[in-house]
Amino acid sequence: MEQRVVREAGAMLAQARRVVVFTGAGVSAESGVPTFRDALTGLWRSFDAQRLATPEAFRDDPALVWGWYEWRRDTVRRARPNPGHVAVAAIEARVPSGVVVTQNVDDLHERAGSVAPIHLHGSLFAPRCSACAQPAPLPDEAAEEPGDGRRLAPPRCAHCAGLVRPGVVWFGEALPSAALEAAVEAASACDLLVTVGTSGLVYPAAEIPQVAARFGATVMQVNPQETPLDAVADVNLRGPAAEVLPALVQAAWGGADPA
Ligand code: BJW
Ligand code: ZN
Repeated sequence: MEQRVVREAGAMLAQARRVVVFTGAGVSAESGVPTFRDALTGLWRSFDAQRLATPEAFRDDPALVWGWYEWRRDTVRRARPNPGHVAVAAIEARVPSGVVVTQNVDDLHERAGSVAPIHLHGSLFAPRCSACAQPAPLPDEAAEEPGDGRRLAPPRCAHCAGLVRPGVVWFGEALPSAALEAAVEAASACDLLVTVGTSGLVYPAAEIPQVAARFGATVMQVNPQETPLDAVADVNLRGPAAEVLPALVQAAWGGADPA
């Protein structure tokens, strides 16, 4: 990555008043959380994430899907925020108005210090009943490692005995309307949107950078790969988030602590 490009991007960031940071799985990759479209690891490699993240998969084999999510929750619990998450929180703290919108179901932005990031696709830490939608308690620390493609029967709801499901948004399900509305509002009012580590393939989330562009904001993209969002990005910073974002923060504000 050229130093000049980072310097110019840093200057844009330092001048922006309203900033949205829009993140996807790539921001957590360097924390050891596999991206959604990476091959699954271990015995899970024979499963297809796009198929498991559906209401049909849960209906057909709830223990398979619940076991997969328990494994992922365990992976996230062991992971730590990386310098990319920390830089996102620093941007939020430095700019006059900063909003983090994430597609991720992990809690690494919160643990890095971001205040109330908007979760478009729910959370691994908010299970609910699949029948009556009541929130359900998180199961105790996994007594047994749920990796290796192991089935694990989901708990039953305390109110109606329905099956507890992960509090995430599966394909074909509506996004939480308050989160989506807040994200669209922030994107339409910002002057800079930084999109980080997302393939830009999954809708309606992928519209968020497009909304910002349509309303006249500058769009900056951080991703080692090309994506469909290249089409709306004014600036492309090609590289891993844990390297590029700290360099961007440094270029914008130097090493100083937020006032
Ligand atoms: C790095 C890096 C590093 C690597 N640093 N970067 C319009 C057109 C076509 C289809 C549709 C459409 N509108 C809706 C649809 C259907 C569907 C959809 O989008 N399908 C497409 C796949 C074609 N959308 C839906 O079904 C949505 N619902 C819906 O539309 O409902 C309609 C409705 C309305 C009213 C009533 C009822 C229904 C729901 C979508 C839900 C998505 N859910 C998931 C799973 C969440 C739970 C879980 O995690 O298990 O969300 S799918 C998955 O994809 C997950 C992610 O949040 C999401 C986005 O993925 P992301 O974050 O971009 O990750 P990757 O892996 O794709 O990319 C990683 C990127 O990081 C890559 O670019 C790497 O290069 C990069 N990277 N290392 C920086 N170190
Ligand atoms: Zn219930």
